[in-house]
Amino acid sequence: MLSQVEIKDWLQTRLSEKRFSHSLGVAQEAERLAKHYGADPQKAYLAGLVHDCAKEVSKDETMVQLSAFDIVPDVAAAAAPWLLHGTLGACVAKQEFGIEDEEILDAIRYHTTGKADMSLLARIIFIADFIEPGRTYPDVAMLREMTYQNLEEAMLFGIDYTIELLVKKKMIIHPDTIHCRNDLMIELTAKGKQGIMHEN
Ligand code: DGI
Ligand code: FE
Ligand code: FE
Repeated sequence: MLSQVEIKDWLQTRLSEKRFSHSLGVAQEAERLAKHYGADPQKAYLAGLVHDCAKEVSKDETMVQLSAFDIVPDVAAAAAPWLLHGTLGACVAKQEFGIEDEEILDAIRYHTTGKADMSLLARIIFIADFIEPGRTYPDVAMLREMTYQNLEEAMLFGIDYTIELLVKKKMIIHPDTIHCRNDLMIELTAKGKQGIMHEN
């Protein structure tokens, strides 16, 4: 496996300055969240660092590289190819960085859409992407606070924000995004956290 310094060098040469510093921010935030929620801080840092490693690969090149890994994108991802940077990122992490840990690879793979049954590590990477120190949208301070109080509630907030945006822009919603949201809602309802299972 490449050392952390070697991985940082790889990322720095292939990502814009902004994306590289976002990656460092997600790594730092994920490490902090892991300490807070009892996940492995080193794994969280590494997954955060690497999560966007394939983000700046062009659409055509993404398709070429994925097919070299024998991956056929599903219809929704094929129609919204930027969703595939996590899928390709997990391949790159394994192939180029020698990361074999399936939990880390899965956290990278699903960091954009989420999915049903996410591990704690995958949840941490998903939300760290929203709240890393470099993010500056209006709700970020509130979402940071929410994240350290209730991880699932914060993820639901993030997903709802994304879905609302996608609907407004008439964009495709990936089924994994929906599965993730349903899962979170069922989990939160079971914990009595919110009255979300209404009859109509
Ligand atoms: O790579 P980042 O910019 O750090 O963040 P990300 O991997 O979460 O990507 C965010 C983008 O992906 C954002 O523009 C919203 C979009 N996205 C997230 N879920 C879906 C989606 N786009 C579509 N079309 N469908 C989804 O389900
Ligand atoms: Fe991303
Ligand atoms: Fe990101």
